[in-house]
Amino acid sequence: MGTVWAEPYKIKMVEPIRITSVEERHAAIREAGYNTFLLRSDDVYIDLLTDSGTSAMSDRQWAGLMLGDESYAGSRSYYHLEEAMRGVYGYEELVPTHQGRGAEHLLSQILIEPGDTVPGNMYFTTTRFHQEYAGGRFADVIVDSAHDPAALDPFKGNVDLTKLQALIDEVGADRIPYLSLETNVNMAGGQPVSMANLQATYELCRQHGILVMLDATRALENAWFIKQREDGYADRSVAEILREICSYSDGATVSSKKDNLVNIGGFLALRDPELARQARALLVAFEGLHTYGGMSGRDMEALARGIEEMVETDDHIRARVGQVEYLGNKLLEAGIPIVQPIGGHGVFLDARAMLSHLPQDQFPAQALAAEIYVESGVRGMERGVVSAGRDPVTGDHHYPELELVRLTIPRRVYTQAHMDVVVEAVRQVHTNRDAVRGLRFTHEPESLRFFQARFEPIE
Ligand code: P70
Repeated sequence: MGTVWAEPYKIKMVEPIRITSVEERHAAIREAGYNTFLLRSDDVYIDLLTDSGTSAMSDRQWAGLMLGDESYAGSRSYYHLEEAMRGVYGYEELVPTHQGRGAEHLLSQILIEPGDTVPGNMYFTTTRFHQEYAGGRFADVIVDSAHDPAALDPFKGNVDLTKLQALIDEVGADRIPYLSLETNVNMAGGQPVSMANLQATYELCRQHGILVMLDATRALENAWFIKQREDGYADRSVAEILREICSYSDGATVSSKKDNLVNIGGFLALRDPELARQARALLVAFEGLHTYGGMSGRDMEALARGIEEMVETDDHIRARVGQVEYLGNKLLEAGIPIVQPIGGHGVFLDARAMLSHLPQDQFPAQALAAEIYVESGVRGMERGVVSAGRDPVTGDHHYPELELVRLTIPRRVYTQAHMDVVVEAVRQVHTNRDAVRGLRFTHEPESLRFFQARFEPIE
């Protein structure tokens, strides 16, 4: 392979998008309570809210929709999905769900007892919600560098084994049902875990009888970074690396709306048939029969094909991460503060550095996301104090060190020229950053507040 990469596909169908005027966008963001989750997509030009469920499927996946088997029980598409999951991830037991949080719900319910502690390499919103909903408490054991946007550590997703050991000593291994280990940590800025750390973490947990459950939602992106950055992996395929990642775990939850290249779907994968039996007992009550979970037959067929396709060659993931790095490098050249190294699924703007005149309780990242939208029609997502929510015991805001706006790139959807437009927009806001005002709540939902919260600017 040369050093110049390109997309390993050509475009067969397009979806028109509309550029709105700045006046329209002012009105739209006011109506949306300064929350980009509440904008209508018709009012958005380039949508970088999320890489979740927003990927473009291939012609083979679309063809699979026609071939999906909609039988209630024993669908052929389920068996195809099972075969694909086993082949690519290497787990034996498949529990299909409607999306990632469905799998998190089942896993939390079968493993967590009230009063338990669940360590993890940084929280994820829905994951922590389900851990707390099951009566557990989340404990962060990620390396310190993960909380520093400027730290250039190549594996900022790693578990800090000293923190993990200290937690085991403090609460006792019998109160830790499992470690929740996220690959390519979303809230840290799409930062990978090294293979050496995965292995060491698994060994430490095994010594104490603690299970390791991956959040393998973006494990493919993690595999690519291991190939790029870790000794001994440069000549291995991402397919092999992904299998090895999963080998250091007892199971995984996956939101298939990311790596797996589908618009909806997910699964829980396990090695232990007894745990799988318990999960399926809940599955039939909360999601659907064990051979479809929350998916239609066509969803499962498209998913099976997406799983196979993502690792067929390394060219797909190379172009995917390459596009994210293209955007990140252009922003760096423009002097914009972003999380480094550049992550796998998006570029994360450091709102704390950019809007240093705003205190964190005026929600700088929320304000920055709204401002970028008004400037350009580009939609990003707050990943800061609003997302972090409140401590369930004290009721105070969690104040995360990372106060970020995520510009998340859907897979196979936008072009390099779109990325150039994004750079232009962020530059413009950066130039006028001192004029950006803080926000206050006008409506604050009790849980997962970032989705539906409303704000107004502080005069
Ligand atoms: C995002 C999406 C979903 C997600 C994830 C990881 C590492 C589980 C899930 C849940 C969607 C999202 C979710 C909550 C807040 C904002 C956005 N992440 N684990 O945009 O999967 O959505 O399928 O239930 O990233 O990052 P699902």
